[in-house]
Amino acid sequence: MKKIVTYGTYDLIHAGHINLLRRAKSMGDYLIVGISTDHFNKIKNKQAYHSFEDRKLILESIRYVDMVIPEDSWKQKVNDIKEFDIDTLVMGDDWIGKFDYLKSYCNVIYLPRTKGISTSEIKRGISD
Ligand code: C2G
Repeated sequence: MKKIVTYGTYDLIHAGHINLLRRAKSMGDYLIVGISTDHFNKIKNKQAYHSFEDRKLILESIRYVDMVIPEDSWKQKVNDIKEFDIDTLVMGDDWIGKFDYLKSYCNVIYLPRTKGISTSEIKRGISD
């Protein structure tokens, strides 16, 4: 079984997230998503609208996602890759190069982001 992992905050789920998850899943048989905890979002300086529990519940209901784990630290990816026997880490290309250090543990692929949509743009659009 070819296992894929990806990580993110996944707040206010939108088509850009779904496009990423769909493409990531198409690269293997099983997709694990590390979803940022509220604590880790503080470290990333991100304020999610939905709680970790709600973001986890929403992600678990997406057809491409097979398992959701908490992402609580920048350092956990190596352990996750080993623990879950990950074949490929997939991230949007806004992260290009940032996870190349993991190439000695698994394949690392950066996919083009979906243009014109982001959680922050959604928040701005609603508040205008
Ligand atoms: N994404 C995308 N297209 C968009 C918006 C997001 O492809 N229009 C991708 C991002 O590149 C990322 C994933 O969707 O791979 C989740 O995006 P975020 O929830 O913004 O996650 P981020 O804050 O980038 O956290 O350790 C990695 C971090 O946790 C990633």
